[in-house]
Amino acid sequence: MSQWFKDSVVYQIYPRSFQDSNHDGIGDLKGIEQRLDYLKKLGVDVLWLNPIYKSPDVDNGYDIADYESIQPVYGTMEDFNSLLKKTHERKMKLLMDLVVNHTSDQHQWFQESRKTKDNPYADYYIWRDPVNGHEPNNWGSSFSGSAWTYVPERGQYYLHLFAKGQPDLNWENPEVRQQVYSLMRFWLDKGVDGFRMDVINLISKPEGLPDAPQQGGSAYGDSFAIVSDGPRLNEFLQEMNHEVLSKYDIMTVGEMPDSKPEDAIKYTNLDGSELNMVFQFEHVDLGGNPDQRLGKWNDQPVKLTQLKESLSRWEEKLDGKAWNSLYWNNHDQPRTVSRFGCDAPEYRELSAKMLGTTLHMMQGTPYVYEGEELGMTNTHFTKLSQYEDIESINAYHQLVEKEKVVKSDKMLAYLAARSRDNARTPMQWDAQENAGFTDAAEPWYQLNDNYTEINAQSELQDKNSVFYYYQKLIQLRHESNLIKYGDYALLDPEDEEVFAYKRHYEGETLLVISNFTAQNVQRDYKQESGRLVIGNYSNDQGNELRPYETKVYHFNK
Ligand code: TEU
Ligand code: CA
Repeated sequence: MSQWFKDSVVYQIYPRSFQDSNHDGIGDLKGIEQRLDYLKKLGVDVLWLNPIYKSPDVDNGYDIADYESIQPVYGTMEDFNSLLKKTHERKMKLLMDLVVNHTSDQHQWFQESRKTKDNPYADYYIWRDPVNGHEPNNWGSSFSGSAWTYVPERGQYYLHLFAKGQPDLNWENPEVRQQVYSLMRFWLDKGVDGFRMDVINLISKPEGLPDAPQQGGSAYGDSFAIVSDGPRLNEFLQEMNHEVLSKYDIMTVGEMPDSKPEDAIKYTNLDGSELNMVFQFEHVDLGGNPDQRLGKWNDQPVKLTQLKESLSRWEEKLDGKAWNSLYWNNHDQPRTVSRFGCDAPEYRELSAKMLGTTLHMMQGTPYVYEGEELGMTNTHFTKLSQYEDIESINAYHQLVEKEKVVKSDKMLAYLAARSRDNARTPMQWDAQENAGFTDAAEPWYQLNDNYTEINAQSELQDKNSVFYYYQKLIQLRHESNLIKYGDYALLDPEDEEVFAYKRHYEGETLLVISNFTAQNVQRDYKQESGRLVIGNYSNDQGNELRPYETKVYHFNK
């Protein structure tokens, strides 16, 4: 099994918001093709596309109605074939997003399954009889409310850990598994280079579907807590590997909410017998609300010591045993420069470069989310009408209006800080109307109005831009086995202002120092004998660390 995933940097494209090519205000495949040279210039090796299959878009494509199709608004299968070819011509690879924990309720399988208890698809989903006239257990949906919906034609409830329009597939049914393996082969036989696997650690449900813990007065049980890392997950992933993955030279990354390093080692060992790596959520789940009924909805900053402890534990525990995915951003997370850095004008670029350095110098495969390389920021929305994501809108109505556990103005502050919508505004290409994303009058979603200052065109003309800084980070990784394969050791775990760590490999040492504050601080890491490899200030002031200053030193010992 070749391990090219270890040497790669991945760029995540949210197709809807990346580039429109046919004047309808919605990103599409031809638009991505137009931007391949920009991505090549950045230096990334692999592109990951969020779902582009036929979908009613209840959850922006994570509700798939036909796995072997292209959503018409994104283009045709010919457009996809052309994009894949042009990507390969540029020596880049392309991952698809595999969403097989659930389908859309508009999928033909579900349309049949819901009709009766004895049709060929009856057992493709998770149906249960009412218990005392109610839902079969206390599980909550990730998008608020119960995880069960009643269908009178069957006289039963079906499970949906996400929206009603996203019924969970029944992975206990071998026919379902074979259908999944077949659709995977469809894409791999076209030459696709692997998959990001959506919530793949939820596919094995616990025996008997028992009630989940109901934290701190929550209205529903925490279904992820009881479903993630289920009893047959290892068996299913090994079967998937045996039947499909092992037959192709590909890369796989499993999205695993609630996973721990021990899980990652179990599901992504280095022998390639299951997946290559996981997206874990510990660091991005930090800073949840102390009132557990509110879950992630909060607007308080995360303590640096907690962030250091979490990222370091994953680095240390996986070294030599599994492989980390390294990310700050994706389509489900707020923009990192606003969350862990500072998006005020005087510190935005400095902190974006500092965050990029802190992550990219670690062991693992880095993922750059569209716009992160520009230092794009949160949108700072103030009204509910500005949100479009089902998770955001449902959470507001459930927590403010139904459960009345938070006031409207506080919840709007929480949405502004943590909503997925922050990541879904269109890519900012230039300072023209709609930032060059579309020449249609109305883009599908409003732009962040700072595109006049933050956009690719202006950054490509500024050698000190965040873009060229990310280009350098990526180049450094490509050129250095120390960065790619070195071990990891955190320095000064208790330091609440500076994140410093060392990497060692074959007699060489890397020292990475990042000031996470807007203050000048003094720190002495005895770095005089080192060679400065990269930094976000034009000079090096030794032990004085300026606001959001980051520096990387190399030592030949
Ligand atoms: O996300 C999995 C997931 O757990 C998300 O609900 C995420 O944890 C949460 O939104 C963080 O606030 C995957 C996809 O990435 C997401 O876009 C989908 O909505 C979800 O699965 C269902 O397919
Ligand atoms: Ca379009």
